[in-house]
Amino acid sequence: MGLLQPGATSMNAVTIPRELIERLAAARRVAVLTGAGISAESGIPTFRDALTGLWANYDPQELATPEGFARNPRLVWDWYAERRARIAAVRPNPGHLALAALERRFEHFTLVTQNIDSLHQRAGSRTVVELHGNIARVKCSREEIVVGDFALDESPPRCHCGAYLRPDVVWFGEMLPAGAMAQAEEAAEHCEVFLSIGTSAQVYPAAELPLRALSSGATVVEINPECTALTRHAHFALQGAAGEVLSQLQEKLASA
Ligand code: BJW
Repeated sequence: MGLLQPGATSMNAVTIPRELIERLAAARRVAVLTGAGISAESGIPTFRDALTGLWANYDPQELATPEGFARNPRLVWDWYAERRARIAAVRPNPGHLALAALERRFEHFTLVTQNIDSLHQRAGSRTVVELHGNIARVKCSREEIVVGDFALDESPPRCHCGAYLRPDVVWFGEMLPAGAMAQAEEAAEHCEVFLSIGTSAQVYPAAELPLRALSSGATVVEINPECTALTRHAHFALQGAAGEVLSQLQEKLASA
């Protein structure tokens, strides 16, 4: 696309094109899709980062499946327990905070996330569409009902029905929550500007959202230090860390 901004060579030198600021300043409807990269600056490893320590020999793409859980429920439960503890110990970063501030600026602003870490909510974002669930919730692996109280006497703990409890997240091969997906599609199809932030754009159906926005005539912006499958389609590819780029973008927009 003619407007492609090839990006800077260093993470500190991203220039935000004036034309992008002008388009954002004029927009009434903005949609945002975030992925693991937005939480990286808070200290949460991205999904495709190599696992370390106890988990170094495992592939997250195998742990995050119903088959992985059936094969080794304790391993998968313990992996999520460790991630839950890590999430509780970190704080939202400037990228999360800038998105919370941007929400207040636009008439229609939909923040869709693939993340399960609640960092957007903790940063003050009021409406967050969670496509892949939330690690803080636990549900019965048989009845699919969210469970509030359970005894942690086993790993994984069991539901009153006898089945294992599991995190209320969406694993590979599972359907996304229909309501959340419908809200995300509606926002992608009706926005004027779509921001894809910190996602490798490899996992469907979330990866379809920026393409839907593009087909509907929106300006599509990617914020990611690396190239992804989306980069060549984006009108603007801002190749830097989300915290830095979003803070700059928010500042420029405030004075536009
Ligand atoms: C920074 C940064 C910084 C670093 N600043 N950026 C159509 C075509 C092909 C395949 C499929 C298809 N439809 C369905 C499929 C199958 C499958 C799929 O997509 N597979 C692909 C691998 C090809 N999808 C599904 O199974 C989905 N279900 C579904 O479609 O149901 C219907 C159906 C079922 C069966 C068959 C057909 C249809 C469900 C997907 C669920 C994904 N779940 C996970 C786990 C959630 C729980 C958990 O966290 O444990 O979600 S997998 C994992 O990937 C997680 C993430 O949300 C998701 C996306 O990852 P994300 O966020 O993009 O992270 P990374 O790590 O990949 O990338 C990080 C990026 O950040 C990188 O680009 C960095 O450069 C960047 N970054 N630092 C900005 N500071």
